[in-house]
Amino acid sequence: MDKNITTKNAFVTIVGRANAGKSSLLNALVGEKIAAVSSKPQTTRTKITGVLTKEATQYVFIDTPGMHKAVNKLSEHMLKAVSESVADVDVIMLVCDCTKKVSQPEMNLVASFRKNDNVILVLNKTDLLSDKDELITKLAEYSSIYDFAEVIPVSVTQADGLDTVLRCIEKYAAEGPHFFPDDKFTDQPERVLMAEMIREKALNDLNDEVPHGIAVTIESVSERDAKDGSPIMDVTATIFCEKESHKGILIGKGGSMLRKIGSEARQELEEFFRIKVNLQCWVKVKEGWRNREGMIKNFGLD
Ligand SMILES: Nc1nc2c(ncn2[C@@H]2O[C@H](COP(=O)(O)OP(=O)(O)OP(=O)(O)O)[C@@H](O)[C@H]2O)c(=O)[nH]1
Ligand SMILES: [Mg+2]
Repeated sequence: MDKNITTKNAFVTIVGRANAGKSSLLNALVGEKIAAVSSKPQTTRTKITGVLTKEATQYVFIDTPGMHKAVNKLSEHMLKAVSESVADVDVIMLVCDCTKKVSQPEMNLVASFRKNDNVILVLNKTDLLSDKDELITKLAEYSSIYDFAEVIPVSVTQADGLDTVLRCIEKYAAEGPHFFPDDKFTDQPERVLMAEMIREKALNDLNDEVPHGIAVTIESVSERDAKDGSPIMDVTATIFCEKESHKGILIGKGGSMLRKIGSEARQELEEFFRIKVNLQCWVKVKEGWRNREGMIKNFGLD
């Protein structure tokens, strides 16, 4: 970066109800797959920082867990992460699913905002609307619960409207140094990224109540040369679940489910880290860990 150019930064928090597409938006804006995405609500469990540096401006996005009704200690931690994230940022982006009605968690959320000159409403999933007039109805519904500074319709999966989002945030950027190196796109440690890739595959492959009780830890990571001299990364992971019966579902018939999750995760690890990967996954039971502070802390979710 030319020393004579004034640098700017914008801190943006991404909030909204569960499953609205917040993490998808983060990944799309940053241009890297940092946050796990799934069709199941409550995919994101902690704050995740994504960084985009475009010329003089550095955007720092904070993805947060979706708003929902707290059902256990883990939920309480997740909701606390959201309320902390809206303090002291330049922009709050409220991401909504424009096919859904305004919900109570969203109303609680907007009621917690302290000022209203920096809250942008992002109406996501416009690709699902058959009649674009529905957008106007949605806009009216949301405008009645809050005085948004801007409203931007987008479709993250169609990459539609993302430039408008960035242009809009740019207006809120303040002069100041870049807080991250210009080539860095997240503050997530590599092991956390790895664990999240595995958890995402499990979320997508499993049904019912099993996925939400899953946590993944990375036990070891090491690099060596394969027989042909090419580098290979050995990764050992443990997938925790809450019940013995869940363990059976996770492993699947003759190990089929665990193999599927492992093979999908390995492919993503290889693409992301651009190295051949040998992934070993183990399954363990930790009864009711989502209500145990010690375990929540252990998994880095406090
Ligand atoms: N059709 C459509 N689906 C989308 C769009 N954006 C996201 N999705 C889907 O919506 C689902 C939820 O996406 P996420 O990004 O995980 O949502 P989230 O808001 O981070 O969810 P939580 O972390 O659970 O709060 C996934 O299946 C996405 O593929 C969109 O623009 N159009
Ligand atoms: Mg998410």
